[in-house]
Amino acid sequence: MSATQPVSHSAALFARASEVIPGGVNSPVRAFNAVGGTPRFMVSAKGSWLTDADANRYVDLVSSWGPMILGHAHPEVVEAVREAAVHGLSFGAPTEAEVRLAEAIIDRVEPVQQVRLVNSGTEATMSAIRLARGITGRTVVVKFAGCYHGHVDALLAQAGSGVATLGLPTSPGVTGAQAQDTVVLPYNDLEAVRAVFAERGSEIACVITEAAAGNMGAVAPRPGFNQGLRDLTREYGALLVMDEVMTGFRVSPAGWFGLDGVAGDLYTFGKVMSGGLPAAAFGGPAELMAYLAPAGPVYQAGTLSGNPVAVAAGLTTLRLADQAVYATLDANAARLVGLFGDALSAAGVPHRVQTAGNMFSVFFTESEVVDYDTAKAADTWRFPAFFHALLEAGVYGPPSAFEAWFVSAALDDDAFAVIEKALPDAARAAAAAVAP
Ligand code: KE4
Repeated sequence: MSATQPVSHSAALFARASEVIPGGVNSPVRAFNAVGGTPRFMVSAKGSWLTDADANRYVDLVSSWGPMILGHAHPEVVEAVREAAVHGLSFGAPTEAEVRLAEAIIDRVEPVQQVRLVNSGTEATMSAIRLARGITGRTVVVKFAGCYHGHVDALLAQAGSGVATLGLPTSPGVTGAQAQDTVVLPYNDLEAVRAVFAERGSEIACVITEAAAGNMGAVAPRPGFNQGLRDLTREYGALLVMDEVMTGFRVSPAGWFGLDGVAGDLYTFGKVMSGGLPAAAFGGPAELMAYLAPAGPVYQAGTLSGNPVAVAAGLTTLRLADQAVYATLDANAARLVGLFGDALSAAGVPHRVQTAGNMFSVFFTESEVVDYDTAKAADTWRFPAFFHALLEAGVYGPPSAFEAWFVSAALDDDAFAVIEKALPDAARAAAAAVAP
């Protein structure tokens, strides 16, 4: 990797994209706004390697934000997609493959007896909340600051002035009415949850939480936090929505549920179960899912839901994700956590490399990060220098301090050699960064 990468093609593509796509990207984080510089336009990927439009190669530690646990362009996944595609891209009618994907999910996640396939994690969480409100007849939704569940209007909310007060929109276009039934609490703060239930328990339809948080950086639930949510929701007749879009089928064969055994009422899934194509799902006990149209009154629909090509990618990914793959994911993550920590310690920069299963993040602080406030209190201004030093050395990390890093089972010796070579300079760049 050269000291300074050529980026002229990415730069030209970014300029061209910015004329026809807002911000030049189809999802904001890709624009590099949090770290600056030129977003890399990718042209291909194979295994743990990405290649950009300027022929720069990178070890991929984003894995398309989670889906690519087997690595990119796995031959069996590609073949399954090809085989599905030649038999038709979309029928608008049920297929056996959708049934098999539903069965594969249900076989892995014990509390889930039925699933509905959708096209994105946002659709999954939006639908799960509607279902929770439809089942309970209640309106209030409790979420946690720093947890992201997709761009659902009701969840683009921030805490109001008081703990139990109505949420306020975080985005123009989200009306007060859409956010007002959302209570936003500090993550990992069971007392705050207890207080809200004591005050408004009869109004709360559900609590939605990332089973383990990855969208403020990797922040695991404190011991007892998820169980506490389980106990409080059950006590007050609210539903617990475990958002496993990110953790599902990544941190274990049964996601975070496979690690802590705390059963939610409803689950949302995405990413890994799609094999990188647009597929996601929400599910739960049959008695709850029976409220969903056409079985029940809660409406939900989708032209491309259960798309046969996306389903083929998901089914094959789940089939190939055996115990050896999960052991490799865990081992690769543990190895990277050690390498990152050693390099940052050697550079003398205050840091914590925190994990949530085999997801991890670098926080430039020595204080434990337990929620969004403590994540924001870290020296996030060090992150861009760290990110770009790695990028220039051929390591592609998430372009934001508030994201998780995602390993794949395809990380090979060459990949680790590039990472090990890149880390000392990146750590020194973080150490040399100057606060704004
Ligand atoms: P999508 O609508 O982006 O498929 O999924 C939304 C979603 C729901 N729940 C959780 C826990 C998620 O992490 C996500 C999406 N994750 C982000 C990564 N921070 C996707 C990357 C992006 O927005 O481009």
